[in-house]
Amino acid sequence: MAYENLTIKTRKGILILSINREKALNALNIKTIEELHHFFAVSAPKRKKIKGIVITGTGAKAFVAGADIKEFLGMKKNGGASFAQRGQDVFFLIENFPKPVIAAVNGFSLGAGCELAMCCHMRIASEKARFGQPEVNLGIIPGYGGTQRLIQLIGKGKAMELILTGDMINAEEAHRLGLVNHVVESGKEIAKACEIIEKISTKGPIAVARSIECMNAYYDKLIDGFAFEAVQFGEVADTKDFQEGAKAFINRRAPKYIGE
Ligand code: CO8
Repeated sequence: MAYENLTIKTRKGILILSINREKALNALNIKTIEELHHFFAVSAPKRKKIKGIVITGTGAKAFVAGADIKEFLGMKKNGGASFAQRGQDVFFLIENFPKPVIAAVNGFSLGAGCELAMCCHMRIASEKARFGQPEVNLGIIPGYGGTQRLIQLIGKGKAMELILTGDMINAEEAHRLGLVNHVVESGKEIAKACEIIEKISTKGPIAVARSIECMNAYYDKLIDGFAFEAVQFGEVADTKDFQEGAKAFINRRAPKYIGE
């Protein structure tokens, strides 16, 4: 599928996915949500050899400035609920992707943009990045998981403040709150994300995938995370990589993982 609003480049085995609607500050319209869905449901899973994915925004000004507000005109109950659900489904695909997905936040990360960054496994912010959930300014609420993931990342009190006031915060404050992992000089956010993915790519790929699953299970109210972790440990123990890790340690050599 050719994408209109996404550009994808490969850098040393890492996919750099850019939301590409610069004139609208990369706002996520319905078409972009559908393209992201196709990318994470169909395209990316086929690319078995990739080390991970970096998501960023085109241009120097915005990561993603929200959902496309122009598409809200005339929206009613059923349409609103189904659009929100569709976006949430896409963001769950990203959150559960078995390889690291890191947001390189280059500018405004607002509303759906902050929600997109939050469903990634980590966030690297440029010093120019700005974060917020300004939906209440528009008389609406976050719809792509913001009320849930912001609490997970920064706690209820601060999440309440940000969502109820609609205030924007800078990269330093986002870092202080735990919303972002690192703040870097503007223009270095993709490189920093790649550096982390590169490091993760030297680890056991099955262990990485299962660790992501276990950590996400913590937030699944239907799963006992400890029991889930024990089962996953057993699954990992059954792999060749499990033996390889132990043998490499004992023989004082670097492990060679094969993903089996
Ligand atoms: N949607 C559509 N167009 C946008 C958006 C957006 N979210 N943000 C910016 N644009 C457009 C502007 O309309 C403008 O276009 P044009 O030149 O054609 O008029 C262009 O981008 C540049 O924007 P500005 O001129 O406003 O640039 P400024 O530097 O003056 O301001 C801001 C930058 C502060 C980022 C400002 O653009 C802004 O406040 N944008 C809106 C931010 C916002 O409210 N985001 C939240 C949207 S709601 C949401 O995300 C809900 C998610 C859940 C939805 C679930 C169901 C669908």
